[in-house]
Amino acid sequence: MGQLSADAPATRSGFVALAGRPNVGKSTLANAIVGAKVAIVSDKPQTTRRAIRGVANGPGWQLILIDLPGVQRPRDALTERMQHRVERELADADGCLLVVNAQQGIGPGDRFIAELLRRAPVPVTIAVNKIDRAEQARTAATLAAAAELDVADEIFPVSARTGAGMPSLLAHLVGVLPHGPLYFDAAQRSDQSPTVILAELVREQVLSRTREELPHAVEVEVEEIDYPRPELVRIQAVLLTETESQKGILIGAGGRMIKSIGVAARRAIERELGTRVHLELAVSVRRHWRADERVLDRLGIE
Ligand SMILES: Nc1nc2c(ncn2[C@@H]2O[C@H](COP(=O)(O)OP(=O)(O)OP(=O)(O)O)[C@@H](O)[C@H]2O)c(=O)[nH]1
Ligand SMILES: [Mg+2]
Repeated sequence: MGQLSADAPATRSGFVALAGRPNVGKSTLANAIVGAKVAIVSDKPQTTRRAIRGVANGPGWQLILIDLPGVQRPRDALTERMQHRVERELADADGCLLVVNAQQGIGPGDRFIAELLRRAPVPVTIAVNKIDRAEQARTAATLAAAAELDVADEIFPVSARTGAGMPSLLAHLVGVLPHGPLYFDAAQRSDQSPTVILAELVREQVLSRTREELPHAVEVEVEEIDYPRPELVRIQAVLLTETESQKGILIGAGGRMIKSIGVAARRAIERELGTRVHLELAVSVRRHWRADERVLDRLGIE
């Protein structure tokens, strides 16, 4: 990736992979740099399940951020695929951004990832994120502990939420890019298919309304998109769960839960598409879908 091609203009371009524990704010940071919602975000760990390329453009550069699942111990076929994907993407990128949490400091999980990165043949930068949440002394301690990891060329205190520190981080990341061609059209923001983008917007609403095991047990599949009228998109999606009781929770008393997910997801999709949306949701039990390689293939989790 990122080689100089003979006929390309003198452009800095390349791929920076985001590594970090679940929930440290990788997707929030990717969205902030791209300036668009390319990845869904939630307060539950293990929100991101796919490698998502988000594209940021500037004068003379194109930075492609690869948002990745949080690094964790695999428990089933789903999380195994997620971790393999992380390792493949880290090995192929031009650079890596390790994201840690300013308030929580550096723990065993961060040290484990730092060891992985030490073996990857790419320059590493660290973002100490969520500084808006941490006392100044706490942030200073995390910055010092991040330096002790001894893997990164540079360390930046940032808040992906407020934007604090982000311009310096971005300038640095652009600086580590090799010269190369533009990999994406200027108008393109992500490499995800329309069906996955829409399914993820629905899943984001599920994540914000569920807890414990349920957020991990739900996947969303968009089955049909059509245009009954030019200004109206009709989307049919299925929420997959693993058990009848999870299905019951998602539907909720008198159908209230699924209704609330549907209304919020429809609004989010309308915002993204800029058109009216008719969203039809169904809930279906698919036992052990997280262990089913064929289902994971079909969902594009690879
Ligand atoms: N206060 C604060 N919250 C943040 C910041 N960045 C992210 N968050 C919150 O942290 C939570 C996790 O954010 P995500 O971006 O989904 O985290 P992630 O690292 O992509 O998580 P996984 O996909 O599960 O690995 C969400 O509730 C975000 O709103 C920040 O700079 N400040
Ligand atoms: Mg994420």
